[in-house]
Amino acid sequence: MKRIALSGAGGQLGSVVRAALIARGTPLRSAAGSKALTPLVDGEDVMHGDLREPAVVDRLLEGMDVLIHFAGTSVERPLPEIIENNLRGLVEVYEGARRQGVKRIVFASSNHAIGMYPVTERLSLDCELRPDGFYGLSKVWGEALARMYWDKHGIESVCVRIGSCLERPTEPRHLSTWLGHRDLMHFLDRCVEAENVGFLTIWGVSANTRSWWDNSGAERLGYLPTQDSEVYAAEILARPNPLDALGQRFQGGSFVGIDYSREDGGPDGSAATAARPV
Ligand code: 15L
Repeated sequence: MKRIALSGAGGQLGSVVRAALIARGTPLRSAAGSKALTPLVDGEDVMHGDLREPAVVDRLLEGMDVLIHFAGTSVERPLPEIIENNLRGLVEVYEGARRQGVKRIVFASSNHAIGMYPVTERLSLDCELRPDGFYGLSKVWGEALARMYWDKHGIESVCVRIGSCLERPTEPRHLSTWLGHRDLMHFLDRCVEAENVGFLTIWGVSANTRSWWDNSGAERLGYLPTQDSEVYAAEILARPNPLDALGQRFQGGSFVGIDYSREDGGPDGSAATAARPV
């Protein structure tokens, strides 16, 4: 059985994954940031620390086969925080993988790397990246960094542009972006088990009828999602949409309106719908 390291284990996604892997008896070492994790079972391999410190990264990766890297800032934040956690921290993690001989990393990229596309567009995996803020920009950088470590050092990466990973979708945007927890776990199983992944980018999304994203080209991972947000559509669409006009126009949803200053109709030129509600 492959030995898995999980960073960001105290976070929203990390805690779901940690509990599921522990319940199955997967050999797992889980790391949180500043706050210690309470073991879920006797003798659970847990640790915490700052991943910008090489010694902490070494402790996490020693003897491991695969790293699921969920640590880092996961929302839009001021640039200095993003740089420390998502740029510097990521370099330390990949350098640690080199030192410790970890051959594969699952990098949690995000749909916010492409958040400035209008919701009317359907995207393939090789689409131009259009980040919707500094957080999305850090994911663009992370994907490129992962590529470099494959090309120069042979460390495999699966960069997963995660949509909205939730137990169930709760708003209209999620009908396109939802990644269900069952599909998340299946996806991670494939990331651990698939042979010869090399460098791969993939949309982290369920089999949603209204998906914006096409995973053609990533077949070698063997990810076959089975959850579809459509079963929640009637219930969700009967409620008001929580997003403002701008958030409803772009794939990045609410992140798009953070520090947005265009008055001219926006990058897709649809002036008529550009105005933000006041
Ligand atoms: C993300 O990248 C965030 O980490 C998460 O909090 C959600 O906002 C998600 O994207 C989303 O777009 O729904």
